[in-house]
Amino acid sequence: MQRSLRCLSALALLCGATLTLPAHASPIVFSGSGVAATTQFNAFRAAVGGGSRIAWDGVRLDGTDVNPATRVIDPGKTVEIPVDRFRGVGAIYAAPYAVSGDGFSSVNPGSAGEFPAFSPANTFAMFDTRPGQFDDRFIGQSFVLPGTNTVAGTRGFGAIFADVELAGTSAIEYFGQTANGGRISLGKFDVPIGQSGEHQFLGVLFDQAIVAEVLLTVGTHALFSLSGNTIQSFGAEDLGRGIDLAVTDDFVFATPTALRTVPIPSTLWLAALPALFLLRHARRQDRPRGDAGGAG
Ligand SMILES: [Ca+2]
Ligand SMILES: [Ca+2]
Repeated sequence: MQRSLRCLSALALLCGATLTLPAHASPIVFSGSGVAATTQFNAFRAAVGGGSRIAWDGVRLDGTDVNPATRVIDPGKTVEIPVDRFRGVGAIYAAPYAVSGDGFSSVNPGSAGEFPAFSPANTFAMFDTRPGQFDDRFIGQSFVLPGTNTVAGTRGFGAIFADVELAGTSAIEYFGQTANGGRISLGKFDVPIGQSGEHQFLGVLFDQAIVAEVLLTVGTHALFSLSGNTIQSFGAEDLGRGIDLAVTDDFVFATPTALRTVPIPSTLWLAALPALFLLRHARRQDRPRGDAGGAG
């Protein structure tokens, strides 16, 4: 009996925990293409109190960048920045990515003129490090307290994209951290589509600084591969065959602060309940008959 009571107590505690998990308000999505990209970008910036903005335009393309680890890919046109190039505003990248002043036309002539800068003249994109491969279309960014190595969180992050034309090809996924250090998705949001050459904006604002990391999916392919010093170009996009190339420009995010952890979703607890009931039932079946009404 005592064991059964302990089981019931544990379940009651679990149910109690489920009911008392703090509820997070639904995130607010800012999204638009063309003229609406600008209005939504401005509205998001206002919502995060200005926050941090990375426009890429201060990155020098001629080998004189403020960060000596910035590597020239094509002199005066495209460079590779190190992951900590923007540590000063609290951004750390998952890998070195590329900043271009010519819309990436010198590294991928097939898309020349397709990616106008939102803020002149530099734009930002990933590349594949395997020669002749173009599958890496992801940009990861995590957050630190500005200018430090201390892990931090942001309340909201948004980015300008250029030339997203096919639905479902570009997105931003937001990740938080549970109390035990686990990574947990806070939702994946599609970038809106627009006409050729238009800009898009997608930003998502949460009620607390729970975003530890964002993962941007930018188009269907990388624009180029860079292995050692060898550049290979992807070529032109082909919307009819589902190939949509895109780049990014301004990133904007609430100034990173202490990271707030995310509770394990109540749905996970509820999903675990049937298993716990079965476990309790199995224990009762295992127990000798004479024990059923005894003192334990
Ligand atoms: Ca720019
Ligand atoms: Ca495109």
